[in-house]
Amino acid sequence: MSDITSKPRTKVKLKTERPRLHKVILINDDYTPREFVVAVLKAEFRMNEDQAYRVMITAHKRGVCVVGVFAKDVAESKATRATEAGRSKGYPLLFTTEPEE
Ligand code: TYC
Repeated sequence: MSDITSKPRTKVKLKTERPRLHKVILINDDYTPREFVVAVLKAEFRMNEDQAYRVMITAHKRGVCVVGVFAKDVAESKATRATEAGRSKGYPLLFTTEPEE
């Protein structure tokens, strides 16, 4: 059955799913100064002092903290820029991303 009368084998996708959102996660380390982490959170994630301090101290105590949830490309560019800000000062500050369930 490979003549032109055979049915097309391509399935039509009926539903359009929303693109999954991605979390930006702050990882604790022993070297980056607390104030620097707060400054990066304020600059890159538009947080105020209070919000930034809470996220920093949560990562400091628990090892990680979710900073925010964004479209994939936005999450990745924010994580990269924030990680770069630390690297430019010689700090091991790290932001990662992962898809939301
Ligand atoms: N643990 C760092 C310190 O004691 C501060 C810090 C907090 C670093 C959160 C990274 O994601 C971080 N100086």
